[in-house]
Amino acid sequence: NFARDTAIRSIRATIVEAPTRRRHKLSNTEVTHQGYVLVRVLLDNGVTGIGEASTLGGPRWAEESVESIKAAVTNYLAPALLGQPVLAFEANALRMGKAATRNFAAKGAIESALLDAAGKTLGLPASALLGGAVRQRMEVIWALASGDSGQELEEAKEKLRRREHRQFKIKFGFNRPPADLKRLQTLRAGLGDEVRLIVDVNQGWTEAECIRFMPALEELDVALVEQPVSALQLEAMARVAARTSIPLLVDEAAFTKEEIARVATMGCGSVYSLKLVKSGGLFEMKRAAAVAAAHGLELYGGCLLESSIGAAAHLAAFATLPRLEWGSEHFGPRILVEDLVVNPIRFDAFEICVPDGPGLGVEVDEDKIRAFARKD
Ligand code: MUC
Ligand code: MG
Repeated sequence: NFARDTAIRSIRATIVEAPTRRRHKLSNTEVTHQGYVLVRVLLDNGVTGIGEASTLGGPRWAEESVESIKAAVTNYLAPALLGQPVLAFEANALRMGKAATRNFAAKGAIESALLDAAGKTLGLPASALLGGAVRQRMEVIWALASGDSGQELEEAKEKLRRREHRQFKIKFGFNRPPADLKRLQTLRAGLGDEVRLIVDVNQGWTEAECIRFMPALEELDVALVEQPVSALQLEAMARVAARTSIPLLVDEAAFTKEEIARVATMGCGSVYSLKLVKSGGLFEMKRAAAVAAAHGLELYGGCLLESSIGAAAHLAAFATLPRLEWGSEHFGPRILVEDLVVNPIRFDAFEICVPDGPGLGVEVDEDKIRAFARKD
């Protein structure tokens, strides 16, 4: 009996803090270590699966922290799933929904681990369980976020030289706007007109600042502006979108399908950033993509600086989407001093490759996990 043999026997959560190659700054936080919760699922057939919840600088980017994610997994979500068949993905998601509202990163990590274990049991990549891949690789964006334009220019040139990235997302909002604009001018002048530049303000500007400074971003041929104003100020975001010739990328303003429908209907932006931390599961992230696309939004494969574990989960779902106009920004595996797997995701010719092994297609590096696990 397949369902019984593959019942979920245990779910464990471990907090990991992995150092980054350089300081990564956002409007409201900065990190030198990435905080993850690794979720390990054990099935009755002895197969294990791994999933990852990512955070950025504690409960700052979203409301979940590594501590809250671990508590939600251990105390509420795992008990709801023990003994359930691993392949009952939708039923298991409903059970998690009953056990806890939101807590999306926690739920996303568990579902990723279930897909990994199911895929490893069946000898199939997770993308096969998500409907089947329509692409094996996609263009991958790199983020410039040290705040030092000289360093950022060198970093971008190195990425271009190595043919790893030719599209760059510049993090804004930790300086006053004129200082960030100077950074951007330096980068545009140094990188030339051919390179695609995206700006992520992470909610850092007021509507008035957008009115003042978006024309300068237009001058510098910025391709996308991500979440310029507060996630709560949907009307302001819609007015900004209407004034500018640059498409706005909706990030923090929409987590759920209902929120996506609302921001799209209000005209808050014309591209949507897909993330597990917002959807709470890979199947739900696919539905988020469908809702966004049905409202005319283009799709962008977002990240929260995941290691190869979390990136592999996102890529499994991104691989199955009929359209993914902006590719992906899963540079996380390369921002870590040391990745958490023995077979890191491959980057090649400006693209990131979807792992094709069973499950998520990555093997955890137990020594690294031990070294980076929080000791408490
Ligand atoms: C975000 O807001 O997009 C993703 C890349 C990055 O630099 O920050 C994150 C989160
Ligand atoms: Mg963003």
